[in-house]
Amino acid sequence: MKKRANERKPLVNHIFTADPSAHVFDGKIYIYPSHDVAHDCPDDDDGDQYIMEDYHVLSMDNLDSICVDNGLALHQDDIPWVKNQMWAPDAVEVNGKYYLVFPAKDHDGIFRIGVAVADTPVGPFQPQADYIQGSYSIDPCVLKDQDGKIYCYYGGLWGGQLEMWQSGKFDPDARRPEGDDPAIGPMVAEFAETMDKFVTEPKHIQILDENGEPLKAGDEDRRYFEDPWTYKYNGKYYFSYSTGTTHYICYAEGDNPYGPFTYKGRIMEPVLGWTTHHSVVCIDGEWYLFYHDCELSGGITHERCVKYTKLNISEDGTIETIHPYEEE
Ligand code: FUB
Repeated sequence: MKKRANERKPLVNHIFTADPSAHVFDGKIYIYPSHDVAHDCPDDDDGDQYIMEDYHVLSMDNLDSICVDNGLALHQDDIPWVKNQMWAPDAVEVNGKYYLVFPAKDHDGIFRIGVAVADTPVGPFQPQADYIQGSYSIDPCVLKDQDGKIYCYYGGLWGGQLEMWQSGKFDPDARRPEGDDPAIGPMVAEFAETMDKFVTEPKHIQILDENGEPLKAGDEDRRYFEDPWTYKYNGKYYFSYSTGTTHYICYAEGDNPYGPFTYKGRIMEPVLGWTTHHSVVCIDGEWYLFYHDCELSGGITHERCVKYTKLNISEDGTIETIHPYEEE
């Protein structure tokens, strides 16, 4: 099928954007990205180069129309519990209100997950006074299921601090699992309808191999690193994510929102830049991947740009792997 004119191209180029969570609300496409800040400081493994301070919501009338920046939606200075690093957000509509769900570091330097609310998909969003109790780490994504339950998936290794919670308490010196150790799974908890608390204890999700065994920490081509996303397809739950160090976007299939999920394959090969981050969304009956790379900055890891491309999913849920720079 012919590519659309703006497919695999930066959707906006006046600001740097990353980590796009795309949704269709009332027939219009809304993209909730991080807003990268340009600077010359060096990169490190803790992601200190990602010093984002605010969120802008992008929108498109359809996949061929221009992408509009709707301006400042939420700034870190307006959130009492936040110190810095407003990383990858998501959004959900519940009872006619729009909730922005985002990670940021608190005043102790610990990543937590917060929520802000607005009457429209583009904000401005009013933050809740405190972070969600019991939340930690990064990259929240939200699945509103057909039965009305609202699930929050989250977690990221290294700079995302997920390893530091293995004992149930924050331990900045916790050992990183490796080799044959079981991989650390992403987390899932259920939000209250009021979106101000979790109503279940956060649980680890298991991702299994083809033999039903949990993936190992050393299986870096397949184990979870960060960037969770969930969607439903033909009645099944799909969990997709980034492998971080090996830069793939992979997916796994399950029968239950709590998992376990069985590894199925790769959605996308590596992009230009270290991080890869995505969302999967159905628009007018067809499936699309929203993602980022560093094309706009010529490869600077913290100056990224969001893009989209078509996804080919077969009846049984298998996804054709995307090679982001190859012509179809
Ligand atoms: O944008 C900051 C971090 O980079 C995100 O939280 C990760 O998923 C990676 O994209």
